[in-house]
Amino acid sequence: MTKLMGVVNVTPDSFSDGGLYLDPEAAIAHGRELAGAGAAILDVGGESTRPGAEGVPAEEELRRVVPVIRGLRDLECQISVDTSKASVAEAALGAGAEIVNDVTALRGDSAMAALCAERGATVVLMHMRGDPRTMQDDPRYDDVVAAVRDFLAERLEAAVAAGIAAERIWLDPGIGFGKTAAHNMELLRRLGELRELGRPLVVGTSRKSFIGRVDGSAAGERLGGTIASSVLAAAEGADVLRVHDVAEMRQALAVATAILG
Ligand code: HH2
Repeated sequence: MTKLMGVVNVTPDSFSDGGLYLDPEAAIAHGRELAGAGAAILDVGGESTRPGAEGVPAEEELRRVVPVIRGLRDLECQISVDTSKASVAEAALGAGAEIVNDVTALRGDSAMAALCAERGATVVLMHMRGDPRTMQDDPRYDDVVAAVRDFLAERLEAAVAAGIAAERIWLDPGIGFGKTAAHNMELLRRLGELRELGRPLVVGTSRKSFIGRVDGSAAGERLGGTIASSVLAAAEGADVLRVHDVAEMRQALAVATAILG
């Protein structure tokens, strides 16, 4: 059964919902709404990774995410923290998070792997070419699926070598991170090839710009494209779909599952 990971962005500048939930009470209320709508996981983030984004100091990121995680910890959902900083992950795990969603796949902070190993956290390792400041500068691949598969295999091996149990590792092709619209669509079409890695796959297409490249829609108008791409990803074997619109996505998945059996 495909799980939904609801996005809780506690940021002023996320590409589709920046500033809406910067106040902790608003973020907690939003997280509770997503849980009620069927999210199995809530992904709480305090730093935007949109193309061109500058980093946020650890103290500010901590100040944003920790109160929100505390305010959601009584829910049935698992909580993940979307961070690449070990100090933020440590505080988040202390506040009730169980999953570290690191878009740098443990390359951003040398203390991250040991922390996740010691704390027994589940870890999401995502593919990204370059970093958010530069990743969309003319990305090129011979074969994007092979490049992503090889990268994820290497990061999986590095994480296991650092002491993180393989059963606690999830993998993500990083839709939109250092890829053209054509690369993103090829990854989604051939997602099944990443199943060879033997770990659960997380896929995040929600409101991303490749959808706008298809029909010219703005970030707030991409629900249909989010649903189409996420349902196809689930049919290709995605285990976790990271989405902003949980209620609509849950209905789409339920109908797709009822039809396909
Ligand atoms: N996408 C975003 C952020 N974190 N994590 C994983 N594992 N996979 C993704 O595809 C992914 C992610 C970008 O989306 P969003 O959080 O809405 O925007 P921003 O980074 O601007 O806050």
